Formats: sequence, C-alpha cells, structure tokens
Amino acid sequence: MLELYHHNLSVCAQKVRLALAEKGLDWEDRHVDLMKSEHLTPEYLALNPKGVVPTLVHDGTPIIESTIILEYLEDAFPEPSLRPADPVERARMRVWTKWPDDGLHAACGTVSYAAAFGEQIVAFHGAAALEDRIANLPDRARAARQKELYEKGMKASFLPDHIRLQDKVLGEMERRLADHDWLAGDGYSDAECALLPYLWRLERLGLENIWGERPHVGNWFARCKARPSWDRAMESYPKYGGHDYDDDLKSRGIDLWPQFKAMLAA
Ligand SMILES: N[C@@H](CCC(=O)N[C@@H](CS)C(=O)NCC(=O)O)C(=O)O
Repeated sequence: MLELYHHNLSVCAQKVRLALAEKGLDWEDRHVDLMKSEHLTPEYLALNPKGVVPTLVHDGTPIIESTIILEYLEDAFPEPSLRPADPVERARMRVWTKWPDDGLHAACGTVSYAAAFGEQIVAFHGAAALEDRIANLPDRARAARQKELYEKGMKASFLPDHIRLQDKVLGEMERRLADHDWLAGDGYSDAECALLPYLWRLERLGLENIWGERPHVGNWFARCKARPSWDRAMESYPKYGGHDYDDDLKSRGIDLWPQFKAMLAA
C-alpha cells in the first residue's frame, strides 16, 4: 500500500502526485495541515525528521525527499517509465530534477512567502505562536529565511536573488524546449514532474509573465497541463479548508508582477 503524507498546495508534494498520476498508482491520502503545524508533531517527525512534506510510506516504510521519492517510484514501479532510457538523457533528466534541491525550492518558498503565505501565516498564528513555530523548525536556514520574510515581506533582502534564480531556470528551459518537445529524452519524464509545480506556483501568484517572452516554455506548460495527470494531481485536487493561498491576491486585485519585473531588470 502507498500512503502519501502531503499538503494540497505543497510544490514538493505536487511533484510526487504528478508522478503517481502518470504511473497510474493509487495511494491513500494523509493530509498534513502545514498551517496548523501538523508537520512539526512528534508523530510526523518520527516519519520525516526534517519536518516537511511529502513523505511516501510504502508498505509501512517511509521514504522522504521528493526527488528521492521520484527515483524510488521508478525503482519500485518501473512501468510506465518516467526515466529516459538513454544514459545521457537520463543524466539530463537528473540535472533538471536537481534544480529544486539546488536552490529553486528555497527560491520558490521565498517568493511565495513574500507574495502571499507570510501574511496569511502571521494572521493565522499571531506573533507569540509564530515565534514557537519558527523555533521548532528542524532546518535552521529555512527558519532564518522565514523569520525575515514574516518581518519584511516583499522587502526581504534575498528576494531579488530568488526571483532571479527562477528566471535563470526558465531561461535554461526555454533553450532546451526551443528544439525539443520535452526537458529530457523524447517523452514526459521526472524532469516534468520536478519542475511543473514551480511554474504553477508562479502562475497562481500572478507572475506568469516571467515566461511571457519564452514561448517554448509556455507551449510545454500548456501541453503538460492537457494531460490527464495534471487534473488528477493538481487542478481538481481537493482544497483543504475551502480556500487557497491565491484567493486572497485575486479578491484583493493585487498584482505583484511590476515589483518582480523591476527586481529582474535591476
Ligand atoms: N527537500 C524537501 C523539501 C520539502 C519541503 O520544503 N516541503 C515544504 C512544502 S513544499 C514544507 O513541508 N514546508 C513546511 C515548512 O516550511 O514549515 C523535499 O523535496 O521533499
């Protein structure tokens, strides 16, 4: 049996949900409410000492780290394969799947917290409970970033570098997709699973203009969204608590693109 401890909006969990959907695997839903700090309970930390989602539990054995979970799913359930057969293309796929672990994920977190999450988490917890939550995060570098984001929001010192990193990855993607249909090999692979959620996050924050002049990325994104896996893993996935982080931005008519655009131009 496969159980996925995850959160509906978590990009890392979305990577795994996409792979599960592409492979046609069924799984039991174990939703971890990050807002309510369920990822920091002793029970969850026993499964995932890093205190993050996702965790895949396969027949009782927990597997952590979304990139490693993607590899695990390939090893445990090889068909249909999400790994190119050719060794060079397989290496290329792994370079793409490494991006989130090499800074893209932290960059996405920064942009998301600055744009929407930070304000929502502060409002939900209040100052004192928030201090506790930050103090309990196992990853201290992440805790320091979150603290600054709660305090400074769009003025956080590392925000410009983090939007620039996302821009750089999109630039690499555009170069590859200019003469290939897929990021690696000749079909949808774990490279797609690993990067699609980051584009969706940018889109949901109203920042899709970041690939406005990158038509090949835009076409690839549209093609990936047209696959049945997208709907199953992403779009029609249930909202927990009845609302999403971007509802607020939309209902308040907030457009953050001009500020991010200025950071990219600086
Ligand atoms: N390297 C980890 C990162 C996991 C991660 O950062 N998950 C986020 C959600 S996307 C999380 O659990 N955040 C909780 C928090 O920041 O307190 C992975 O790829 O699984």
